[in-house]
Amino acid sequence: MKIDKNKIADHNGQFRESFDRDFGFVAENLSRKGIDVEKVVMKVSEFQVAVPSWALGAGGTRFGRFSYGGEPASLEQKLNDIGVLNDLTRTAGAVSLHIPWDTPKDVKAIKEVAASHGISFDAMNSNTFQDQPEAEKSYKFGSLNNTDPAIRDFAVQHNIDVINIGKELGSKSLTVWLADGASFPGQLNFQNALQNTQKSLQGIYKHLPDDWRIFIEYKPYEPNFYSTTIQDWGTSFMLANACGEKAYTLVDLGHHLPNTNIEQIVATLMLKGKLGGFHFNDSKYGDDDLTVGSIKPYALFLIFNELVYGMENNPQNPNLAWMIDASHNIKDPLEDLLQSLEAILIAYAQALLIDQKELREAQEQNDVVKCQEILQEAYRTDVRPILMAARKKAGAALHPITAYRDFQVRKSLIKERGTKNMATGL
Ligand code: LRH
Ligand code: MN
Ligand code: MN
Repeated sequence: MKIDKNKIADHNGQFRESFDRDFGFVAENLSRKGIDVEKVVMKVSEFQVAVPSWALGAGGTRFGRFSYGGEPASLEQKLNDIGVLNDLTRTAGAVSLHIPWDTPKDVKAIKEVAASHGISFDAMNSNTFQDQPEAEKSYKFGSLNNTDPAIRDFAVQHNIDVINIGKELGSKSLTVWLADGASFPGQLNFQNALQNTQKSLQGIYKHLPDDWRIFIEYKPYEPNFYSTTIQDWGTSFMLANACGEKAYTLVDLGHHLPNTNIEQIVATLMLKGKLGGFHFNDSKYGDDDLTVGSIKPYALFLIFNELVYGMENNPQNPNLAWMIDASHNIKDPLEDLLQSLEAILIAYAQALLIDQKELREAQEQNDVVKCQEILQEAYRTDVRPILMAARKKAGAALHPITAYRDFQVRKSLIKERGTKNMATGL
């Protein structure tokens, strides 16, 4: 299923007047402040976020999955769904594959399907947090940190296999997230676990092609509830340094204890040139994987402030791999992802409006009130017409969710694929 460009243009037609008026209003206000709105539009239109292959099926918690119908049953269908998102927004032009959940059976065929939707292969994700059917070894007591060298080797080999699949697909990075840890005090020798993890990561790193990067994701707890071996950015940073210059830390917004100052972590990592990837989501309590911007949009904006600052001032930090890592079980996942994409771009556009020079001056004068005013001035600007202008330029929909509903995409998908939930068969 592809959404025709002309269909989108026709749909946009009905909003022409309101769009012109709203965009004119914000453009005029911003130009009065000396901001070149076209530059902001350009930057927003260049921003691309990868969609993980696991966010397209019925998602959510381990407590329940509910059918919404038309769920993708194969990798081809998942790529098709990302194609729909990309047709509507032109910001979702990449997929992040999870192995073995979405191992391509026929690499050549999958590459063709992806190319037909204009989708590239972003970071590959390995999985050493679950045992696969018939697996020779078990990860019950850890993978890269395991006390048994044979299990560590098994987990390292899986990551090498994932790199090899990624090479065939044209991916250039590997993300490693580990569940390794302990649920009870005394279960694990922390020092040995960390050393084993480091050695295993170095073993994977040896097989990383020169033009690849490895991202090390951290998380404070869950599924282990007493300790996690890679619990925080400091541990990830340390391990990345121990691997080498192609190894980086990956920040997932949900992987922090409540109220952690994530923007400060971003700033520190970018200063050190070690921020590699970013997983977007939102949360109220833990790793809730809620729609981006649904709970703490101001925090997201403050994070983007540091990201924008870093992208402009830290040439030592490479381009970041952006990905949405959110899913829920009561929304149509495609609508959910459209909401997340919108929230990311809103925060980015608002951060681009911050007068960095003025902010620096106010900081140097310790004018605390002015500093806050500068940030909030940007945050309180309704930038949605800027996003619309970016999408219009790219041939995407002015109002992606309205278009998605008006085009009855879900209805067509249900007609094509049926109503069953792929995970439960219900
Ligand atoms: C677990 C997790 C993590 C990874 C993904 C594969 O917390 O959501 O964020 O990126 O699984
Ligand atoms: Mn993640
Ligand atoms: Mn997570």
